[in-house]
Amino acid sequence: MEKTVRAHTNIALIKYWGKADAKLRLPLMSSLSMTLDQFYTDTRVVKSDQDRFFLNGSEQTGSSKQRVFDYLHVLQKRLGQTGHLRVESTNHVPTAAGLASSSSAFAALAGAFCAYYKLEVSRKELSRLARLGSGSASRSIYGGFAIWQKGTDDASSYAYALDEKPKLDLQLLAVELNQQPKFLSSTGGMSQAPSSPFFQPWLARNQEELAAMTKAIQDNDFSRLGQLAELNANEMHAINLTAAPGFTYFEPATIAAIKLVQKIRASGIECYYTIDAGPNVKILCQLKNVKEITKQFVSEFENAKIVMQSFGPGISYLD
Ligand code: 2P0
Repeated sequence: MEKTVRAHTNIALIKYWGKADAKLRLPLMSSLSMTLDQFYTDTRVVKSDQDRFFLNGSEQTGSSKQRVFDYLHVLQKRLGQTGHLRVESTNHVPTAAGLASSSSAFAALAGAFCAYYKLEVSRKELSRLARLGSGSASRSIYGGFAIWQKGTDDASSYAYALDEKPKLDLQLLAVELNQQPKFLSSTGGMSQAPSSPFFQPWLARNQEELAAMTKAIQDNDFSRLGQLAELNANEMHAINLTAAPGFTYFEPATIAAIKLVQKIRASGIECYYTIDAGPNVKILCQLKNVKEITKQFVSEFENAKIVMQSFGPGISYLD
């Protein structure tokens, strides 16, 4: 059945940043994310006489087509399916600027693939299949908060919903400082990260931080959630800086944004930041402070695009 499948992007509050098995995309740590309402991907898989991939209406022929079809061929082999496919995707999210487009892309693609072949799979199974395309996609099957448990093998590494309809007042301001594609893919960054001397200590902390974050969510404790998310993101970026060779996704504007968050917080308006594999910054705050924080960001970063987000839903089938 040809169905358009919609999956929303997610932002990790406890990050996935290292692989135990690159081919199976088994992570070295469990992670926890918030699914967003404003950024999503719609994907349809249809019958075709040759493999074709369309993104936002234009046909892709290079490495992005390669990645999509390498993935679809893995799924076909696993699930005993054959035939050429045409994939049509519309991305309602800036592509490859650290705004998590691959999470929604591969979750929607896994869903559209299963719908096309009429495969009835549970959400747990779909999460495992999405994981093979992009690790973070395993979490985009669910709305609200999701946890990707690292597991020990292909069967046990999947995400589950922690709370799909959170009551917590949590808003995320996605501040797009830079629209350039990132200079180093997540896959590339993750393969370099374990060379940092701080990587093993970070892995040891991960379980504790995940448990503390889970508790903060269960307690509706925004302050604790923000503190932990900011700490965990800083740890990830410290690892990148101290890897061999060291690297950073930060640009001068990223540092300026961090300093502005610190300044706003010092003035008594509670907010925190998290940063992924790119220069852009996401601010975590409560509804009552969105206006003031946005105002201050707009006045310091004239060209920044700011999108206010809250909790998005899990995967859905549109027609
Ligand atoms: C995450 N990030 O947990 C981490 C934290 C950014 C920082 O971009 O190699 O695109 O396709 O499995 O899922 C995750 O990277 O990487 C990611 P692959 P993915 O969201």
